[in-house]
Amino acid sequence: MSSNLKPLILHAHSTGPNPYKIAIALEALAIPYEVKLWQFGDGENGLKGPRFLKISENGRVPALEDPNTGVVSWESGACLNYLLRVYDKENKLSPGNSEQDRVDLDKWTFFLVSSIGP
Ligand SMILES: N[C@@H](CCC(=O)N[C@@H](CS)C(=O)NCC(=O)O)C(=O)O
Repeated sequence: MSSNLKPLILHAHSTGPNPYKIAIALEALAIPYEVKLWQFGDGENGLKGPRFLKISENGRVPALEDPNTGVVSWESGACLNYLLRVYDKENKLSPGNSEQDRVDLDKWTFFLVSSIGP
């Protein structure tokens, strides 16, 4: 991955499992990133507070900001799909060309986002 990339910002919580899914993809694709930790609740640094709600109106992590493209995403599946579309040029995590390859990616992605973590 190009070293000219500005680090992406992964919004996370210290105990929440979902942001790890995005961190794993970022690591696998060697994309530089920084982690910004938030707290539960609606305080100044809270996921339901006004500062975080400007980043993710869903008030949950993960959220992912990409200063290279200006794109902001949230929901694990949307963050993962974004990373694959924009950064997986060598098809490290993306599917091959067959329909079975695409279904294999979909089934494991849906399993990941629906069955592991809240
Ligand atoms: N379906 C969402 C779930 C996100 C989620 O529930 N994240 C938890 C942390 S792992 C959270 O932010 N909880 C805070 C809250 O619900 O107030 C995803 O996959 O991104």
